[in-house]
Amino acid sequence: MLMRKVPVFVPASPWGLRLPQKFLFLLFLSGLVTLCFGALFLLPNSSRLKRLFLAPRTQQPGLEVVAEVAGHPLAREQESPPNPAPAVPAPGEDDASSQANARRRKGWLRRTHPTGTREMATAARSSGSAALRPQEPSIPFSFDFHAFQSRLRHPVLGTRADESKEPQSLVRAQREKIKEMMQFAWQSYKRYAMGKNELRPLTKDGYEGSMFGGLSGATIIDSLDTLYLMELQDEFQEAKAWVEENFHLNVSGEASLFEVNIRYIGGLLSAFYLTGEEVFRIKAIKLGEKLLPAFNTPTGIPKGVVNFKSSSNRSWGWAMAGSSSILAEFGSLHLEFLHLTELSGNQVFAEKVRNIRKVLRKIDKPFGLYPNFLSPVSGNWMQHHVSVGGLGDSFYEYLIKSWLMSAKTDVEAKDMYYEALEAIETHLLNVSPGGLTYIAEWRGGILDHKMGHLACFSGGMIALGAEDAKEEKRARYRELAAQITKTCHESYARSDTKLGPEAFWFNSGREAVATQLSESYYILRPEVVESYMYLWRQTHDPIYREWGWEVVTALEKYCRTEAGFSGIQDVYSSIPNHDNKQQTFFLAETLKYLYLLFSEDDVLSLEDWVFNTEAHPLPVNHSDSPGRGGGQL
Ligand code: DMJ
Repeated sequence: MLMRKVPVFVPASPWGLRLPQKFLFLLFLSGLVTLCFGALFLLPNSSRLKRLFLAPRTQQPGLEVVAEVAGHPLAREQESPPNPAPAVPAPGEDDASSQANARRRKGWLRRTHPTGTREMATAARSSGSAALRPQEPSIPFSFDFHAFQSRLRHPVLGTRADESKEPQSLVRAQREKIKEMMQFAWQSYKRYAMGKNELRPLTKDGYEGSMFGGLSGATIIDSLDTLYLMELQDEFQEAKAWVEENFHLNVSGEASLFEVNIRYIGGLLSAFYLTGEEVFRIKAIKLGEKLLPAFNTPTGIPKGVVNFKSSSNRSWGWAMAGSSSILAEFGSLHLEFLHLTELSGNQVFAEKVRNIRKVLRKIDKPFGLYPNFLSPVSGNWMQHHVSVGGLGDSFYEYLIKSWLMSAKTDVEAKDMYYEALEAIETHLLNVSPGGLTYIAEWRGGILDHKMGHLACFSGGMIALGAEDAKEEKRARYRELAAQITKTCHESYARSDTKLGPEAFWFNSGREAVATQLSESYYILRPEVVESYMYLWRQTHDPIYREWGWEVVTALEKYCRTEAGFSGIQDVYSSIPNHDNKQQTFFLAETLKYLYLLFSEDDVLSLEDWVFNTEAHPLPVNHSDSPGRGGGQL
């Protein structure tokens, strides 16, 4: 017989519960409390309950905090920090997809690919990057600079292959000469105009101009990456110190969206990507936010001018009586704005340029061409003037560079670029009786047989895009790039100074020359040497270095003054009449492209970098993580 064990006596609780029951009850109760407390974290940030129950953090993970960690106190500036990235998933992005993105991102961060030792040395010098990693994974401003560096295919400043083989080579001496020119331009600016936007070398003073809304130091910010590239370390440190201490964003004037973007934002972004110094990233994002009111229009196509004080906007008075936005202006934001999203986590920048793309994609194009004036109110073209020079130029440039910067994933940009180029070839391209190839300007079907100096960047652009064209077009585009560049060289060669005019014509038997004094000036522009640089990288034909050296010689002879470089008023006069302006793009672009022309191909390799339209290098998105801002659409 099975004897049942008689239970020992367990005293009952005051509520009549026995010990095991009591234990189970307590377990249930504690589970419930944990669940309720945990749920508080899932409430939206604004929830009152959340604010009541969770103690506020003493520091929000805004940029100021991040900056202070890096030893860059920003307290002197009375400005609000950039908006952080949304803590909740962006519209259209559910939790599952953001988790998947986070997983992909981690995978991306794990992969390493060491670069050259000089980059490491630079990274070590850089005080900011490592210290600035977010302390918790949910902080939206996570940008891992070392991981970014490790994904570059080449050391930023190259491996200096030629120097080890030929330490005293001619090309090295030429490069050193260009470096000396940069040093001279910088020192002159520093001596007479430090902190002003531009140097006036004849009057030996500074000039602010009216394009930058009260921002100053345009020459400094435009020069940062060139100084870095040329390893002018003391000068770079001077420039950086000025940005840290004196570059104030609490200004209240009217600014050109385009100019502030390409020079200031572009310059700051490049300086950050080259050095990892947080001050550049922070200022770029904050300045980017100041530009956003320009986009407050019915179509989202920005107007050209933004008022920093009132946050209002307007179109340029000269743009169809103030009714139009300019193709080259609103079409040259894409590269910088994607990087602003990449570095801030704030999708607003990418959304703005995605919208511009959408409008342009949808609108009818006369003969496949993009006119230069568009109404930001109706989204219609306001005039049928088409040009690859001024007013149109960098729109085309940013299409092919968007494709390249996205690591060749932005197929829409690629398609738009080749379709536009096809239309340009059909309707604007011409060969003069003397055999010079040029891109004319188009006015509703009538051609102006002229090319602006600005249009001379197109040789480089077409060379850059040739490799990804349809197989049957590649050779054609390579040849076209070479022919256009040759024509632009002719415009230099046919002048007395060997510098090119602002515009040149193909009319009445005269070819590649300006026809009036008002178009005969040269303001230290870069476009021709820019094309030499791309053509050199593509072909290694020594002619491009020869032509580049001609420019160096002419600049020294006609544009160098006692106190800096100056533009000249007439390239056809060998007695120079200086215009008293050392343009910021002379340091940002002209000298940089010349230096690169005499450098090895792996210095700022085109595999890793695209140059914005002010020659500021922005990195190609080598990431395999599609949800990220940089270079992705
Ligand atoms: C630069 O500011 C930029 O290259 C812009 O795209 C056009 N013009 C100047 C230089 O000429």
